[in-house]
Amino acid sequence: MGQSEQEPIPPSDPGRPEAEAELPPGQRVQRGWPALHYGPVPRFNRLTWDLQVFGATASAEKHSWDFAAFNALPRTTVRADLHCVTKFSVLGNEWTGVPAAALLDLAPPAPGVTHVMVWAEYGYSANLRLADFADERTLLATHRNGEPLTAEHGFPVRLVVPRLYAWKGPKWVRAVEYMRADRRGFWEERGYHNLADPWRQQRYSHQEEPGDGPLR
Ligand SMILES: Nc1nc2c(c(=O)[nH]1)N[C@H]1C(S)=C(S)[C@@H](COP(=O)(O)O)O[C@H]1N2
Ligand SMILES: [Mo]
Repeated sequence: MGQSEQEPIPPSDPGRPEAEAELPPGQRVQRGWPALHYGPVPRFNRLTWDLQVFGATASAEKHSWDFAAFNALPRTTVRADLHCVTKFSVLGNEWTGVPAAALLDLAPPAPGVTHVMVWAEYGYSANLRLADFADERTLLATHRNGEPLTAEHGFPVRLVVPRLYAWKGPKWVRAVEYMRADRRGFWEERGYHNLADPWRQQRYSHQEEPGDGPLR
């Protein structure tokens, strides 16, 4: 848990701190860890569960890992705050899981891939720029603070994208789609900002500037 056990923190872009010493504008600290999602909590079945990478892969083939294979992938731990667009932030989480960058190594995208869609159970989805997915702190998290995720928090795996609002991190992830063009995910189609940078308060799609997203 101690900062002393962490890797040295690399220099940050201005306005996008790596170590979130302060809250993004408009956020307040939330104690505990509320669960928030649209729809029901899916039931996990280890016999049928898999994680797929499909779309514009370099091999043009779909990749998939069953539960045992997924659990054998390389793992890391990242400390990151969770910022919900409804303005609460859960600070200081230690997420453990498979770096998204490791998935990109194992299932390389074809040339020309610019975005990914991360798909969860029941069709929830979030679109990300490839660079945000490939960020060294983006994680397919299976644990928080050393404990496996509970069902309501995304067991067996959720995406954590430390730099973005939490809706960009689907719980109950089942697939990653490589895309050669941007396309809106679940909340991005329902009035939320395509890019979702909390440090810029990119909350709603009406704030988007030309080039921030695909045409609606
Ligand atoms: N599958 C799925 N993932 C989701 C959501 C959802 O509705 N469905 N909501 C998102 C939102 S808006 C937030 S704030 C976080 C909440 O995560 P938590 O319930 O673990 O606090 O999950 C994100 N991931
Ligand atoms: Mo949220």
